[in-house]
Amino acid sequence: MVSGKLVPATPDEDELWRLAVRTLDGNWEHDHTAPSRTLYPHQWSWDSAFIAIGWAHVHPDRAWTELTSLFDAQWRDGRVPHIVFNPAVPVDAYFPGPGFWASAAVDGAPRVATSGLVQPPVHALAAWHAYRRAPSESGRAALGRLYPRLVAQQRYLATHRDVGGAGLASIVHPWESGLDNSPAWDAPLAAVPAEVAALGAYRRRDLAHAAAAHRPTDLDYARYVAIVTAYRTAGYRDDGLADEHPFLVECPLFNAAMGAAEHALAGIAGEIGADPGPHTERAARITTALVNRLYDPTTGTFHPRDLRTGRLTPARTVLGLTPLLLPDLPARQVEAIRVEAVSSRFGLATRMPRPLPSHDRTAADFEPLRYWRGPSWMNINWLVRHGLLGHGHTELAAGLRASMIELATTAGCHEYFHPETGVGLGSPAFGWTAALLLDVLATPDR
Ligand code: 2M8
Repeated sequence: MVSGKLVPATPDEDELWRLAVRTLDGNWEHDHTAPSRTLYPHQWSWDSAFIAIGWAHVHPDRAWTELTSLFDAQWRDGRVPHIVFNPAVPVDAYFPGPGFWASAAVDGAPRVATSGLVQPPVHALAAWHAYRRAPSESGRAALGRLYPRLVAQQRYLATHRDVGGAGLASIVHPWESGLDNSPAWDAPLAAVPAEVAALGAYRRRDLAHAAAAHRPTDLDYARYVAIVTAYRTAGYRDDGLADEHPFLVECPLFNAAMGAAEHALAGIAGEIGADPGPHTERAARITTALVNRLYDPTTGTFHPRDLRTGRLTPARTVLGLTPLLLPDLPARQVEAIRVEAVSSRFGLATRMPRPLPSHDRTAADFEPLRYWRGPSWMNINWLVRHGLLGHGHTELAAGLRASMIELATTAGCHEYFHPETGVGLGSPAFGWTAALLLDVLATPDR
């Protein structure tokens, strides 16, 4: 199954490669890959995108099946749900399960049960990467079928979700950021009335598989539930968001992904005989809006903007580095991100002991064990590496790559990692860690 030309060179890397393939194989579920058999037994949106990039190296047909099954669950309005529930998995295996979301009651939702939220739109980027890793006639045909769905996903975000009216998409829940428990959300989340009384009304399933000290608190969960309840009560409609919704934020990563998606769509359009022009124009508008709205010249980094207060949120998290994904980011911001990344907050270097943490190492609320509040994650490091390569910072990208490989060599394919000791945390056999490891192993430094 393993494709010959991309098998890595050294015995250690060869072993790592085989571990990653075994991990993906173990989580493969007929038309998608579960992020984790224990913690996350269904299909997750941005996980599938990252996972498709890994499959492209060893089993390209699975890359296309993965993305296609996800987009088969796209809603009529264009949103791609953040969870697609596997009907074969018991309904109480994950909270909040299909009954909580109640998507079946919504006009325009697919037949399969899904959540009503979205996640960062990294799918066009993933599809374009997957295709270029393994170009083929069948891959081009799959790209051609995905293209209108990817365009509809972008249209949904650029219209329904441009609540601020400035050309950026808003997220309506921390879960939409993908960095669910990041300190970036502390300020906007604190303003959400927590339904503490509702705490006893549901049972968290995550604590059956992970230590409580590594996961969000019960109070965070009460607020997560309260925000979903508000959105669900509104029928997951976006027209009332500005007036009533309790959490409304413009996130740098989410919008950088949306801009990078337009660049990827321009590439895809060129490949399948469509017009790349509109995508390049939209990409330029997103980059300008991102710089105008989310870059803070005082801190020299990007921050989320809370639309409820109109203010940038203060935490300096790894989200601030992710606009590097945009090939047309102006030189001033590229340099500011480089400075932020090489500072002691994040420790990027040509030789670095560990990959980037998810939060500023020097911050008082840095928590090396709690998810998204300090630990290192393979997907974020992959995105930043991609950005560094795109902006010609090849030596820093090489340092990052080496640290990612070393981490997995020691700790395997965990969900996340202690940012100082490198110990594996969360789920031990995690999909995107395995997939992106394959991609990093297969793409040596240039
Ligand atoms: C985590 O999020 C889910 C909710 O969507 C959870 O905590 O239950 C996040 O790390 C998210 O980014 C990821 O997509 C998901 C599945 O891996 O897990």
